[in-house]
Formats: sequence, structure tokens, C-alpha cells
Amino acid sequence: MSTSVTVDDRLIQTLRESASTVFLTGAGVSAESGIPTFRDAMTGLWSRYRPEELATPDGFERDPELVWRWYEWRRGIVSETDPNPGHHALRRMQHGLTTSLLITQNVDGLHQRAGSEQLIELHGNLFRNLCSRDMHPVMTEEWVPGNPPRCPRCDSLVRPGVVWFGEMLPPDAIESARQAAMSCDVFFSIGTSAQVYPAAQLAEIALGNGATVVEVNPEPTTLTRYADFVLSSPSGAALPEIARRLGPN
Ligand code: BV8
Repeated sequence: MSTSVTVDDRLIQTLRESASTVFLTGAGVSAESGIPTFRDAMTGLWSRYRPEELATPDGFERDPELVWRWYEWRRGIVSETDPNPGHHALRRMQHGLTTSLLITQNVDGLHQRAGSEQLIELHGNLFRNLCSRDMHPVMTEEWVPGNPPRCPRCDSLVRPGVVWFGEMLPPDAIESARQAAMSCDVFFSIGTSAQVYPAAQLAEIALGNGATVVEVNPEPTTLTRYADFVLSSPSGAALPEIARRLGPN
């Protein structure tokens, strides 16, 4: 699908002059890799559940096997996918900019697979597993098999290493993200419906600090009216065009 994207010269100039650029990504940046966005992840088999029912401590307590199988299903989907041109363009842009930080709400690990390094995973990672009692990592080769498996040390259920609704985000992750949003010159909101807090607060912090806000999303969101630049295109088309205009790196 060729989507011609027009990138304002002023955005390129602003980016070149930016001493600190923050990229916040959501499920939309992985959509072109074939990973359903969070809102439409509930297709078919899972359509009778709401994410907020499964991605919660209560949901896991109520039916650990159902929740475990949902995460195994998602891991299967992600394992079959690859980073898309949007992920690779973000890596290239990070190499070409003075200082940049990539903050993601996604748990699919595709930014790392695309080679991005300055990265904060606000909501954890699908491929990490924890003991549900004391939250230490449990490796697949050490757990006691089951659906869900059990911790080899205390026999508690193993859970996915993601942040569920109603759970605190890792304090260092959200604090670093807030600091970056407070001091950046340019803040990108890419592929996110900007509905989930506290991640959605980062754009508000950036606006408050007077940063130039750029939204990349084929659909309007609650942020669109406040953004200085809005690219109403898929990130897999918009980000490579911005990277191309910024020049080789
Ligand atoms: C917290 C990991 C407090 C798990 C996720 C009641 C009780 C408790 C809390 C709350 C409550 N009411 C509200 C809250 C706060 C709650 C919240 O914000 N709820 C929302 C629903 C209103 N937040 C929390 O619970 C957070 N914790 O508040 O703790 C606390 C305080 C003290 C003590 C204890 C607790 C935790 C939030 C993290 C939840 N975990 N993920 C998992 O993945 O299974 S959130 C999950 O959903 C994702 O990580 C992501 O963050 C979010 C989905 O958002 P998006 O990424 O934006 O995806 P979405 O599908 O919505 O949108 C995709 C966008 O892409 C669209 O706009 C679309 O147009 C666009 N798009 C599509 N294609 C493309 C594209 N864009 C570009 N290119 C394309 N090709």
C-alpha cells in the first residue's frame, strides 16, 4: 500500500534544531506488523471478553488459565511478526537526532528487535514472566509446567511480565518518562489512542512544557486538536518519510 505522506518543512527544521526529542508509541505502530491493536485485539475467540477484564489482577485471579491462554495466544501472534518500516524508521531517527528517547506502551518487543536502544517499556514485555507472589522473573526452562505454570521456588502461579490495569507502572520507568516529557523540545505521539493513563499524561506534560507536539495516527484522537503537527497516515508510511527528510544516519 503506497501512501504518499507530506511532511511539513517546518517540522523537519524543528526536529533538526531539537536538543531533546521524545517518541511515545502505542499499539498502532505495531498494527502494520500484523499485531491487532489493543482495542481490536479482541477478535474472534476472544471477542466476548474486554481487555480490561483479562489484563487485570482480578481477571487473572478469577480465571488464571483463561488469562494465561490469552497471553500465550498473543505471544504466538507476536512471534510470527517482524518489525515494520515504522519501527526501523524510529531507530534511524534516534541515531540522527541529538538526544532522543523512545517510550513505548507496547509489550511486543518489536522496537528492540528493530534495534532501538534508548527505550522505556512503560507496560512491561509479553515475553517476560514473573512469579505472581513476589514478582521475580521466572524462566521458561525453570518453571513447573502448567496452564499457567508455577514458580519453582514457591509454587505460586506464573504471570506475564506486563503491567495490568489497576497496577502501578514501574516507578523508574514512568518517572524517567515524565522527566523526558517535561524537558523535551519535540514530543511525538505515534499510534496511540491516548486513552490509557498515566501514559496518556505524557503528551499533556509535554504540551505544558511548551514542546512541539507531533501526532502520527490515521485517526483523530483526543490529542489531535492540541498537536502542532498532525500526520493522518499510518506510521509505517509517515515515519520513513520523516526519517528520509531528516537525512542519512
Ligand atoms: C494505574 C499491558 C493506578 C497489558 C496495558 C479504574 C481502576 C484502576 C485504574 C483505572 C481505572 N480507571 C482508569 C484507570 C487508569 C487505567 C486506565 O487508564 N484505564 C483506561 C482504560 C481508561 N490505567 C491503569 O490501570 C494503569 N495503572 O493507573 O494504576 C494505581 C495507582 C495506585 C496503586 C495502584 C494502581 C495501568 C495501565 C497499563 C495497562 N496495561 N498493557 C497487556 O498488554 O495485556 S495498556 C494497553 O492498552 C496497551 O499497553 C496500551 O497502553 C493500551 C492501548 O492503548 P494504545 O496503545 O493507544 O492502543 P489502542 O488500540 O487504544 O489505539 C491504537 C491507536 O493506533 C488508535 O488510535 C489507532 O487509530 C492507531 N492506529 C491504528 N493503525 C495505525 C495506527 N497508528 C499509526 N499507524 C497505524 N498503522
